[in-house]
Amino acid sequence: MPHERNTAAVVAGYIQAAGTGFVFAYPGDPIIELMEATRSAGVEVVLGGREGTAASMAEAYAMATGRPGFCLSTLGPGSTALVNGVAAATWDRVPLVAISGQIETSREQYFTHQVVDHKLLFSPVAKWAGRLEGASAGTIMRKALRTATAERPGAVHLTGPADVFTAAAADADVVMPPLGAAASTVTISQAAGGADPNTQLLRARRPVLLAGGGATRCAASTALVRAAETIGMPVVTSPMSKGVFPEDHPFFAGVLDMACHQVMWRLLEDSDLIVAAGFDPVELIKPWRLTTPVLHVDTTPNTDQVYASGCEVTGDVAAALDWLTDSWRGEPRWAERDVEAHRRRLRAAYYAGRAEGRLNPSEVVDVIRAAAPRETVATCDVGSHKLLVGQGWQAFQPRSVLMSNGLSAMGFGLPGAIAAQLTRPEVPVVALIGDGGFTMTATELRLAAARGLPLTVVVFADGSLNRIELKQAVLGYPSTATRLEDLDVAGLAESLGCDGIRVSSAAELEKAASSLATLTRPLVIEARIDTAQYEAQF
Ligand SMILES: Cc1ncc(C[n+]2csc(CCOP(=O)(O)OP(=O)(O)O)c2C)c(N)n1
Ligand SMILES: [Mg+2]
Repeated sequence: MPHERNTAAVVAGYIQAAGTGFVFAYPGDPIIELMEATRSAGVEVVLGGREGTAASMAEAYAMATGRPGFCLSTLGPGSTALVNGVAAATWDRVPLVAISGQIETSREQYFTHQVVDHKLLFSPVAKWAGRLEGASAGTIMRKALRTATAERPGAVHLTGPADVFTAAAADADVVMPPLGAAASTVTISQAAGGADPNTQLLRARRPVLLAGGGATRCAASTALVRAAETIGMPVVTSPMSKGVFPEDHPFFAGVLDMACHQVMWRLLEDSDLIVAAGFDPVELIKPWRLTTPVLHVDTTPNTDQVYASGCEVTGDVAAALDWLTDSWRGEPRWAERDVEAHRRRLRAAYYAGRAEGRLNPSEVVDVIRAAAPRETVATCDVGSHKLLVGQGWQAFQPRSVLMSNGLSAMGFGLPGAIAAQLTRPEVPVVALIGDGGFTMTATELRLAAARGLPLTVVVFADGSLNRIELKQAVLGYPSTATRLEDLDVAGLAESLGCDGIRVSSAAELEKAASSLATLTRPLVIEARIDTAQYEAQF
């Protein structure tokens, strides 16, 4: 039994106090004490199939809940296997605390077997790579939580030598720091001679609101709707912030840098002011070539300088938008019918290139969306399918579409869906993933089945790492290492304790998806798609 106030208990106390219900782990000797302390604190320790998927689960947990995610690994091979997950959280701006065990302190400086220098390993991919000490365990946990959650959020990695976890903690009282996104005060910074934000907005005739992750983290949905309706501005969202503005709203204007990117960039190009509200350039796939003026509204100053902005409104994104809306003295700028005309262009581009009589990827998105209740949480993976899902899956709530679009790491969709379903048992969860990403993570279906999770996994089966194969084709190269061996996805799912079904038409898919909201165990749909649409569009 761990000592009540040893370091492991203090760490677990902070995990529990941060409101984190699940910790995702792959074990090894040095974290046994920490896992036991975490369990004793009432936090469930979930075993992932490997460290990478455990980290994806922790990331998805944080995306779905807004609370920090935690993942645990052992030393050496466990920690090196965690690197991608830590990097994903940092680039995706998701608060994550990853803790790896380490050899006991007395051998840390010289021993070689399995001993990797975690500070060096994690420093380039984490906001902070620290080390637990018994004498300051509480302070280090506060620093880890505050660093991970402070704007812009990201990952912190902590090393815990085996003897530190059992050592008495001097700093044992749990005192939680605030874990929110930003202060509600709003600060204006203006370049000399520039116009103030209200004047800039008033001068604009065709302003467009571009919302991103900062808007989601500041829970700015209501403020976005008010600004859109009062000022008369179409709202574009980034892929990772899908749902922060309801996609059935008359002012919804699409998702940037997914499918139909030309239509989307044209909208921004034709506007005369872009109000970038919590938009994070980490999500840009295309360079920012616009000369349209930008009003930067975010939790942090415009330190990226991917776009130029002579004026910055920093602070809570919702408070900043409310301030702009409350100060508005003009007439609404856009009419709903003009935004509708843009959406018609978007839809035409989205459905382009379909193959008659085949199962097209946009049909998969449409059929599954129609079968899934409004409040469904969707995850997706990385590849050609993401581009269509990102644009075509209608989202109505913030944090209802979870994806990696900062690091854009394959292998997130399935473990992400498992974590989302564990966290939100009351809503249907759907994973929309490629066959490449499925192959990377398929054995996690066993966890989903063992838990009886009612999630739906839709595999866009094209026998290809399509996103890369397409680029080879453009260069006139043969498909090298981008074709996947034929895989019986449905059969594999069955063998892992799930229901599996293969479909190759929209009608078959509709039938397979009809039970989506009433599942009692995971359903894996192998959607044998035709890639003509990808070839036509990407
Ligand atoms: C971990 C990782 N490895 C490689 C890549 C590069 N990559 C991006 S998309 C892609 C192909 C994905 O294939 P699949 O999952 O089948 O999706 P599809 O493109 O076929 O829809 C690859 C290899 C990546 N983003 N992440
Ligand atoms: Mg594929």
